[in-house]
Amino acid sequence: MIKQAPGEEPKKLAKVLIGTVHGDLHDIGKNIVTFMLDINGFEVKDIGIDVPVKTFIDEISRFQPDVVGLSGFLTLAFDSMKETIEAIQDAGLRDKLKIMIGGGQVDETVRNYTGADAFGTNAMDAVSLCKNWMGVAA
Ligand code: B12
Repeated sequence: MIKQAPGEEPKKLAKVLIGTVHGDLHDIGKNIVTFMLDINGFEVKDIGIDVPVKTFIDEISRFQPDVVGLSGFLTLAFDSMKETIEAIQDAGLRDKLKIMIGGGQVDETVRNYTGADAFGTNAMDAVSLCKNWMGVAA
């Protein structure tokens, strides 16, 4: 139970950066994930759709998230996810955060291909993953 003084903002569980990877404009699922994380106590920064790899790297460096969420509904988004995760690794940021992917037809094969830590098929999966990683009871 998080203790909170009257009038004080509740303490956030962790920071999550989320965006739809480059080449993909779908954002309805991502927006639901963002909303569900927000109302479950996470500080979420949504960086939008068709997000270039470099923007993810710049935003991670600035925002210092505990978790990065990559969304994408097109099959070609799998390559963008892989490229984004490789760039996070090359920038030396990979060990500092967890990466989850979701949207469309993601499964364990896609998770393995992209190098993400986990995948989720709905917004509550995203919340459960983040809570587990932060050691918070789901
Ligand atoms: C709505 C829609 C659109 C809208 C998008 C509007 C918007 N603002 O997002 C519009 C009309 C713009 C569109 C465009 C296109 N679309 Co479209 N679209 C869809 C559609 C009908 C629904 C997708 C959706 O939003 N569902 C609603 C959400 C709520 O569903 P959901 O999956 O349950 O969401 C959950 C999970 O995905 C998960 N999740 C999502 N993100 C994340 C992230 C993380 C980290 C986690 C853990 C979980 C998670 O949580 C969500 C909430 O519970 C699908 C078909 C379908 N039935 O899925 C096609 C579909 C995705 N589109 C498709 C295509 C081909 C296109 C276009 C290329 C069409 C065209 N020729 O122009 C363009 C793509 C443009 C681009 N570059 O992105 C194909 C993709 C095929 C493929 N395998 O690549 C699909 C599958 C349709 C089809 N059967 O052909 N599309």
